[in-house]
Amino acid sequence: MSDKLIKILKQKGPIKKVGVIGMGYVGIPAAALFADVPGFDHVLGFQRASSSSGYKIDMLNRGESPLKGEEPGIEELLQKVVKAGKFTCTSDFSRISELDAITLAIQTPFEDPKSLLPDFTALIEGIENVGRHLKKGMLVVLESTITPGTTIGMAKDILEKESGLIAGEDFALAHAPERVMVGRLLQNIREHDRIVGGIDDVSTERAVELYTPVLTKGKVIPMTATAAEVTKTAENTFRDLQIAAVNQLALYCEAMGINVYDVRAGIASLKGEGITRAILYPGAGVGGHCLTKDTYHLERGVTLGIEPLDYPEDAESIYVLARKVNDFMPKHMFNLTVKALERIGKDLKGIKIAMLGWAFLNDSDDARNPPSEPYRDMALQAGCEVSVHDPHVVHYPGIDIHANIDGVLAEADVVVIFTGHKQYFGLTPELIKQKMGKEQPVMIDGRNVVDPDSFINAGFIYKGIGRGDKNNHPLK
Ligand code: SAJ
Repeated sequence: MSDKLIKILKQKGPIKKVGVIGMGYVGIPAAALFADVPGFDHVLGFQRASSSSGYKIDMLNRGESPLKGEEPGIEELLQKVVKAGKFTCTSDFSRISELDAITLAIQTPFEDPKSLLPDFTALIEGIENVGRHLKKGMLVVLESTITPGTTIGMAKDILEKESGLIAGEDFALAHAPERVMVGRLLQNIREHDRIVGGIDDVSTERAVELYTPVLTKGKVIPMTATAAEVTKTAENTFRDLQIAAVNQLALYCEAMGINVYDVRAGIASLKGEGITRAILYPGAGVGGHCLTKDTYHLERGVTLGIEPLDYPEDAESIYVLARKVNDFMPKHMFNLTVKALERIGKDLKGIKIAMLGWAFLNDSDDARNPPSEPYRDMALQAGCEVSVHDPHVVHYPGIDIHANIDGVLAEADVVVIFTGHKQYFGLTPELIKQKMGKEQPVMIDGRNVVDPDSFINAGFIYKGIGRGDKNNHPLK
């Protein structure tokens, strides 16, 4: 507990002016909610005036949301805080010096999971920008998901080097990881508990002061900065592990000729005192910007630990194994396609495949690291013609995404479901068969969207993830 920082913060008084660096899925809702706090006077959103994303600055200053897809309440809130003069977006990073608190919500992708090398380029640039304009008594918070040890390590070092100030003495430093999902950004920030971890207690307290007014249902959970980093990376790693566990079970059920959804319902039925069964859903793969990389942040964090890890010598990390199982699912979808065509004496060359769903998450337009992409690559490699439909994803580099499903299904030999968009649950075998115009069309269901029997009865060759009870159905 540094008395010096306590004194500085006392003199400075409560947080009044806040800044957010990174106007994206995390930064925009965070900035709008801070600006809506009566006790905060003004919020600055910082965005580089780059050719790719500079357009966001003017949009935000008009109170318009540059975020794609449905985001309930974001447009209204932006309109409100811009009209009230409580929020401004700027590319002038020198204005950081005006603030009491600054948060960083910048993407932290992984350059190479194998070498556990994260790409912190954008994050480092952001931290350097803060360091250059840092003033005594300011609070700096990292919201990006980062390798455990980054806040008290790399971030602290850069801020001290750039500012000449001492963390914990002259300024406060903390990590408060985002926990948002597209489609419910504002709700998640308001209602989820907020993990807040300072490099020391003074920093934790100052960060608690920043986040508490934003929460409606959620509460602040204070801890150390490194514990907060592990909490975030581990909660996504655990989710990925749970998904891998049920994906493996699905593969086992296929091999044993049984229905994974019967087994899942059975397992989930065990309830009662102290029994929690969080069995998730098998599927065509795990995508997105979080589960696909946070495991590697955690793995890297333990290599930066204070002592060597004590772990079974010949055993691979179950977390990394889980990544491999989930990354295998698009390949499994491909194998199911090959096997289905073999049943009607066809191989992949010249086959036309209709892919339904490009987004990594149902009913969203978020197409970061979609499991559909490796499948498409394998099919093209094998000489197939592939058409992609998605009701929400409008644009994806190098791929034509069609909003009209008829054109995609036309003349297709195989239809593959990769995303569980609501729209697909209404598709009937008769309708699809008529559009495909094939006597023995193939249906590969990666999200348990269709009823196998109705498709089999309509003459489809059916295969579904975890449907060992149907995957070798008699041919009509
Ligand atoms: N998936 C399955 N089976 C399931 C659940 C998901 O195959 O039972 C697949 C989805 O299809 C998708 C991927 O996993 O491709 C990720 O889905 P998700 O629902 O985890 O969505 P994310 O990655 O946007 O959200 C996660 C959430 N983390 C946790 O719940 C621990 C969210 O709370 C985080 O805020 C988010 O990561 C993040 O930003 O870290």
